[in-house]
Amino acid sequence: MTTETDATAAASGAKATERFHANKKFAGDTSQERVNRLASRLVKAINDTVLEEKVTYDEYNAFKAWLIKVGEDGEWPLFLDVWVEHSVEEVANENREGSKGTIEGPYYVPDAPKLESPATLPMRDDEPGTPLLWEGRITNVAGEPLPGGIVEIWHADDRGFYSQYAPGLPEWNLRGTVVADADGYFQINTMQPAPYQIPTDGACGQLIAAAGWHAWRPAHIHVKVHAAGHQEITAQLYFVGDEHLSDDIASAVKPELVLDPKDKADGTGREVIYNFVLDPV
Ligand code: MBD
Ligand code: FE
Repeated sequence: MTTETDATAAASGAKATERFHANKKFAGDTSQERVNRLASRLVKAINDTVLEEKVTYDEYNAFKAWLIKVGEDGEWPLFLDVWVEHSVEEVANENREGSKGTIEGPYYVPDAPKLESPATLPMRDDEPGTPLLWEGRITNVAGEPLPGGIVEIWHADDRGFYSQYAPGLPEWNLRGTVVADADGYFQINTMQPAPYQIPTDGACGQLIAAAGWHAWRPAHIHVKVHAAGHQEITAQLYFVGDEHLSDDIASAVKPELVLDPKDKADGTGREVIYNFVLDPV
C-alpha cells in the first residue's frame, strides 16, 4: 500500500503545479511598460552575477540543467513560494493596520469542508500527534466582532505531510473552512503539526544540498481569514521553542505569529488563544 511516507518531490510538485493552474491566480494584464521594466531588471541581475562572479561554462550549464529540472519536477510553485513569495507578501501588506500575515505557500486547496464552530478538522481515527484546541475571535480594527467571519485552515500532519500532496491520506485530512459564530468567535480542534521539511529528492532539494543549506520550515498552521467588507489575511501560526523559528528556509516567520499553547487542565492536549484583526477593504 502507498502511504504518506512514499511522497516524492515530483508527485507533490505535479500536484502543486496543477493546483496553481486550477486556482487561476494570474490576471495576465501586466502592461508592456511594466513587463519591460521588471524583465530587464531580472535579466540584468543574472548577467551582473555572471560578470561579477566570472561564471564558467560548467557553472552556466549546471544552472541550465537545474532550471530544466525545476520544471520537470513541477517545483516552480515550491521554488518561488520558498525563496521569493515572502518579499511579495511584504510589499502587498506593508500598509495593513490589523493582524500580520505571511506567505501562502504551495499547498492551499480552496473549498475545504465547511465546519460550524466549535469545529474539529477532518482527521483519521488514529491521527498521530498532540491534540490542539485553538480559540479565537475575528474583529475589525476598532475591536468590533465580525459575524460570519471564516477561517480556512490547512496544515501538515504530525509526520510533516499535507493531504492531497502526499499519497495515502484522506482527501481533506487536516483541512477545513470554519465559520465563526455571531460574535466572531471560533474554536478549532486539530492535531499540532510537526516541523516540515521541503522535499529533498527534487530540484529544490538538489539546490539545498549543493549549497549546504537545510530544508526545514518550523511547524506551522496555515490560515486564510476573511469576512465581508474586509481584507482577507493569509497567515501562518508557529510554535514557541521550535528550533527553526530563526532559520525558516522560506523566511516566513514573524514574531507576531508565534503561538504559546498550554497544557489543558483535563490533560487532553494543548490549547491556545489567537485572534485576528481585519482591515476594511
Ligand atoms: C510548505 O508547507 C510551505 O508552507 C511553504 C511556504 C513552502 C513549502 C512547503
Ligand atoms: Fe506549509
